[in-house]
Amino acid sequence: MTQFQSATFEFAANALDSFQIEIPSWGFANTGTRFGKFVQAAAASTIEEKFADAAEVNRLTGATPTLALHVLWDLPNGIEDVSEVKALENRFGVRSGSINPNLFQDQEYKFGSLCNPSESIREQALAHVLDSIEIARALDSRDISLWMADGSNYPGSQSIRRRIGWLEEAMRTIHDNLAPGLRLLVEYKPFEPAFYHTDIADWGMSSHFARMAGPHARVLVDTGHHYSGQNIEQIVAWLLHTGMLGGFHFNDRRYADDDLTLGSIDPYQVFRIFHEILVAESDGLQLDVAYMIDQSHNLKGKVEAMVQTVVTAQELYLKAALVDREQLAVHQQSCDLVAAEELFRGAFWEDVRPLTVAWREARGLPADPLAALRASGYVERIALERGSRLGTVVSYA
Ligand code: LRH
Ligand code: MN
Repeated sequence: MTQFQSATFEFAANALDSFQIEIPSWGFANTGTRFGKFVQAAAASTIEEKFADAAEVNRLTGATPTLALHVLWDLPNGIEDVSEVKALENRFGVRSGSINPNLFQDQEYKFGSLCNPSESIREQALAHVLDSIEIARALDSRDISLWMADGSNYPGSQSIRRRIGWLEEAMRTIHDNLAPGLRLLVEYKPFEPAFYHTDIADWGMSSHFARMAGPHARVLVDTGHHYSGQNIEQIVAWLLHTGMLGGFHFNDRRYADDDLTLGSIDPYQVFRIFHEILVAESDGLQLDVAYMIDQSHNLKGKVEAMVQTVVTAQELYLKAALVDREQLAVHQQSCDLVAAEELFRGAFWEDVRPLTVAWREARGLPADPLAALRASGYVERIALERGSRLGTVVSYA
C-alpha cells in the first residue's frame, strides 16, 4: 500500500469508525400502505425478533448498536415491559435507542393529540409522553423522538392558533419532565395523514416549539418530510447555524413520504446533507446529531433492505468525509464555481467501496455484508421459524 493509500485508509477508517446509525424496530415488521400489506414470513412481530434482526444487521455492518423503539408497538405494557427489553439488550448486544411515543393511532386522537380541542384528550396524550419519558429513563435512552399526526383536513374546521397555544403548553411540560441527559427531538412533517394543515409542518415551526420548550429540545429532520422542491441541506445548514439540529430520520422518496431505502432515488441528497454536517464540525461547531433510519420495507426483504441501507449510508458518509473542505473553501471564496463543483461532486463520484471493504476486513467484519447475509441463511431460518403464524392478508377497506 503506498503512503497515499495508507493515509487515505487511515482517514477513511477514522470516518467509518465514528459513523453509527440507529435502525427502527418497525423497519423489521410487516408494514404496508393504505392499499394493502404484503406480509413476509421472515418479518418480525415480537420485540425479541426485532432485537434479533437488529443484532444481525449490527453483526454484518458494525454500525448499528442501537434500536429505535415505538412505545405502543414495542412496549405495549409500557414501563412493565422494560425488564424484558433490558434482558433482550443483554442477550443480543444491541441497546435501546430513541423512544418514540405513539400519538397517532388511538381513536381519541381523531382531531389531534397534544393539539386536540378537548382538554381531557390533550391530557391523555401528555400522559403517554410522560410515560414514554419514564421508559426512556429506565432504558437509559438519550432521545424522546416526538412526531405527531396532528392537523386538520378542511379549512375553517380548526383554530390553527389555538392549537399552537395548546402545543406550546404541552411542550413546556414535556421538557420540564425530561430526565437528566434526555433530549426531546421534535419531528416536523408538511402533510399526511392531515391534508389541510399539520400542526408541526416545517423546520421553522419545529424550531419554535423546541426553542420555547427549553434547552434540551432540538429539531428532527426526516428527509421524507419535505415538499419535493425544498432544499433540505439548506434547512440543515440553518439548523446547524442556529444550534437546533438534533437528528435525522433518513429514507428516500420520489414523491412524498415514500419511506423508501436511503439513496435509492437521490443518493446525492444524503451526500449533500452529510457535507453540511462535516463542514460544521470542521468549523468547530459542537454537534450532537443522531443519525437514524426511518423506513418501511413494503416490498424488499426487511433485513436485507436494512443492511443495504446501512452500507449505503456508510459509503455516502465516507464520500462526504473525503471532500477536501479546505480547498473547497478557497474555491468558494474566489467564486471559482466550476472548480468548487468539480471538487465537491468529484468526491461524490469517488468509488469508496474498496476503502469500505478494507475497513470491514480490518475490523473483522464481512467484506460484503449483503453477500454475507445471503450466505448466512439467516433470512431463510427466521422465515421458517416465524412463517407458520402468518395470517391472511388484510385489505384497506
Ligand atoms: C411519520 C414518521 C415518524 C414515525 C413514523 C413511523 O411519518 O416519520 O417518525 O413515528 O414515521
Ligand atoms: Mn420519521
